Amino acid sequence: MDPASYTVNLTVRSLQARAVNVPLKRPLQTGGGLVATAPLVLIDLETTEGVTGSSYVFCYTPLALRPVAQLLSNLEELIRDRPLAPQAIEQDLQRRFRLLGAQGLTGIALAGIDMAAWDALGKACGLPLVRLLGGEPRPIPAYNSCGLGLIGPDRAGPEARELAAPGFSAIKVRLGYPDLETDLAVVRAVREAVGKDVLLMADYNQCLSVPEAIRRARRLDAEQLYWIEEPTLADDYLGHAAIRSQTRTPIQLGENWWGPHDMSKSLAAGASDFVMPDATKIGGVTGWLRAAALAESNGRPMSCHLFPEIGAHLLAVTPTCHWLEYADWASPLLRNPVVIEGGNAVVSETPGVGLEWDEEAVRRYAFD
Ligand code: SMN
Ligand code: MG
Repeated sequence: MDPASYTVNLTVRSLQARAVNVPLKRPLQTGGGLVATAPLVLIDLETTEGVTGSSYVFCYTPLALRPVAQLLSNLEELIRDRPLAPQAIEQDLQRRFRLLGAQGLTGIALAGIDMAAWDALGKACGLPLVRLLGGEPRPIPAYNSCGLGLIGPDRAGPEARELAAPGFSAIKVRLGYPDLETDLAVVRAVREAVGKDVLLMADYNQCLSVPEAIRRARRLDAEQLYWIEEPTLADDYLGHAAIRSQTRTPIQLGENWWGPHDMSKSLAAGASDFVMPDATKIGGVTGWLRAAALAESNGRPMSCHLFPEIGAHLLAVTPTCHWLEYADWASPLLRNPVVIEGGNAVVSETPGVGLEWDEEAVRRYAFD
């Protein structure tokens, strides 16, 4: 075969960023604040060759939607007419933002570009992301995270049953009620509702002090939780290590690491048993691959935070693949939302990540 016929050379032509605000079926009250809607920026990276790479980023609050969309639009001039090479673009943009810092909204915008660039590359190669990265699709164990906010013991049982019903073998409950007794009552109500065979993760969303976290984690040790997530401030790695040393339940951490360097420091401090980077905050596909290498060399099971669409591809090439967090928040915008079969996420075989916007829904939820 003529090499030219299978060489993929793409050039960035333009970047489109659109803000949408999608209502949630079950608004999520967490110990770290309320998530009432899914504020997303949809990114389309067009190439001169006609291939468009797509991604979305989750902005946590609608207050950040316009700034992130604006920042992405401003970034277009830094990548326009550039060869579409995600790792090279990442190095370039990191250098460009050395002085400002590539965390926060800037980090979110850069990761959005990275994920869209990898998507374009996959499409141009005719390969789903998992195969582009050298892996192969396989079922990825998923836990249902689409509910069980701080709704109290009376509502928690029935909602837990709803979440487990589609065949999930694991679900996650948010904790951080004003008192430990309510935390315990909720965990027991959920356990009673779903039985002992469904794994139960618990997330404090950073709301406890270190001594209070130790006190609660020790009492929760009797409840067979699968992990306790972010019991104290996310960047307090020593605090997490102290909590971890006082409890038998594994500690989970990672959704607030800004890039693999944060993860590296957290691992060095012995902050957690398990790790769960967020595809956006860790730096897109490029950041994830570096994080996966760290997890492997430190012997840490690695889960994803939100973004199940890209998370399924990424976990399939993660040597210490653990759990996919299933949140269906982007589903109303997608023509082909993530499929869960028998409690496992199915990795899309569509070239790239497999995101296809439902343009009518995008118009309906436009934030302008
Ligand atoms: C979470 C984080 C951000 C938005 C909603 C929920 C939570 C999780 O920490 O891990 O699911
Ligand atoms: Mg969490």
